[in-house]
Amino acid sequence: MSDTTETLTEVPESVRSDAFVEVRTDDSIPNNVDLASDKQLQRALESWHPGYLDWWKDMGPDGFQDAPVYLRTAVGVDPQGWAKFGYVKMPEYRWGILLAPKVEGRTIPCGRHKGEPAWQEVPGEYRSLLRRLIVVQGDTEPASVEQQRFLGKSAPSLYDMRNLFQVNVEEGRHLWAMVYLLVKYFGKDGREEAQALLERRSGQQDNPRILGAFNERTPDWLSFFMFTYFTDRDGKMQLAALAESGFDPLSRSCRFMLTEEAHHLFVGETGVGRTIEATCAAMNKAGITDPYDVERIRALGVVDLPLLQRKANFHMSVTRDLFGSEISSNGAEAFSTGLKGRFNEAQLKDDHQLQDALYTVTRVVDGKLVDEEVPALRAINCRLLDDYMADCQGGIDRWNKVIEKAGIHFKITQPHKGFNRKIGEFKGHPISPAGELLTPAQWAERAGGWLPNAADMDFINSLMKPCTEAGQYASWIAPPRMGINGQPGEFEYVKIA
Ligand code: BYC
Repeated sequence: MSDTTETLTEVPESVRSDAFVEVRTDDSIPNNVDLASDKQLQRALESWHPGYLDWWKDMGPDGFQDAPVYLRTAVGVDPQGWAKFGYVKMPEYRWGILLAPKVEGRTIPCGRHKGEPAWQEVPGEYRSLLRRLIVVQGDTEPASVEQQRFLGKSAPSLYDMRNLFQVNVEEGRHLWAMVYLLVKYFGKDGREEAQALLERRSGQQDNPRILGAFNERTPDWLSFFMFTYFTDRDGKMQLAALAESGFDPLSRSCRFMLTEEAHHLFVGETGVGRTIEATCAAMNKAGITDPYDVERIRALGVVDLPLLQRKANFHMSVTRDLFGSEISSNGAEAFSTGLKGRFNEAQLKDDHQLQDALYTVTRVVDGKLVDEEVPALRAINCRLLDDYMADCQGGIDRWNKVIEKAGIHFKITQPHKGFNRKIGEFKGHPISPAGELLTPAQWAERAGGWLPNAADMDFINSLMKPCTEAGQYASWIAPPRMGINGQPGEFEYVKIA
């Protein structure tokens, strides 16, 4: 488990650049896009800003708007020293527009325009598809802030509370990144979309967020850590695919967003890891070796490992739905037009056009799961999902090492790709974590053992008591190995009035 929060490793090598671009931090909107020289754009963004702040105050972290929080703020985009740390009240956070440096001579990496100069303006024939991709990406950012808005009140420590707020303000900045693209490049309809991003609400019946997982509740800290490990990882994969876009401003925006995303994944991985650590330590101390001795384990004030598995199953399955249908003409179009690449496009050794290529997709045919070769172009979403599942495994292996080191016989695993799916090939087919096709009756009988059940949720809720003394941690989570930005254990990350 990496102990550094500032890593660039999530940025695909093909789109990294070391060039330095000055950030104007004293402008009303910090930026490195020379906003001052485009008065019309500046005015449009300045008129969006108050609505954004109203949204933040209404839907951002509840109860902590006046608390000084030890946050990092992006002040540059060069790999060394792009952020500074200090106490900030969240509504005063300097959200800005930051694009990764331009890669001179960059060409469109994939699809039918491969090799042509990357677009600096919107390609007219693909305008609506491009706008849709940017809107969908943008919509997830405020959605996650809305989902997490009540978590501050049950934080297991000030350290964790600060990490939650850091993630929240950066999702806010990611919204700014997409709004900049909409307002600058899409005229009136872009401004309307930017406004609509402030109006949809996670989980609201009549005006919900666009994608399913962003309308689910994030009711507790285990959900938050699972979300930041599994769902933010969809963010990583999608941003990496959009970083390969032939539309250069989108590529540059996503490249810098990936830099920030690394910390969100770190929060998720270490959050689950520290939960496991606390459980294993408590079990060992009490002499409990059987991970299924749930009642005794819960009595210790820690989370049993089978429950963690059920939580992980839920978050993995709803996040897999975010990749869209495995076989998708939208996915094919996004790739062929060159608007969205694959993960690590430049490193892939093929023609980057996929006209005759095939890809294996698991499908349900005549009541059986079968692997079928389909045109690779139509399976772009499936491929990104497969890459995502492979990427998830790293942290899971590290969690399992913690369990193994404690001498406990239990392994967190990824359920079958078709488990609990609502979108794509497996929709409407109940499938067990082991990959057996079930009848609806079998599913109804067994699902409570695979997904968090009512008793699980009650137990988790009983643990969600705030722990707000500097340097103290709730019983169910171990302290981190290191403080943020090298701060000591007793550091007061959030000053609560
Ligand atoms: N829920 O051909 P299909 C992140 C819709 S996360 C509801 O199957 P397509 C973050 C789809 O929109 C990354 N609807 O799939 C993480 C389409 O509707 P329309 C977010 C869904 O279009 C944590 C229809 O079904 N970024 O950044 O190839 C915290 C048929 O679509 C769902 C992106 O996703 C669903 N799960 O692919 C904060 C990248 N899935 O258009 C942030 C941009 C599909 O017919 N988006 N539908 O009305 C895309 O690339 C694509 O829109 C998708 C869907 C991959 C999402």
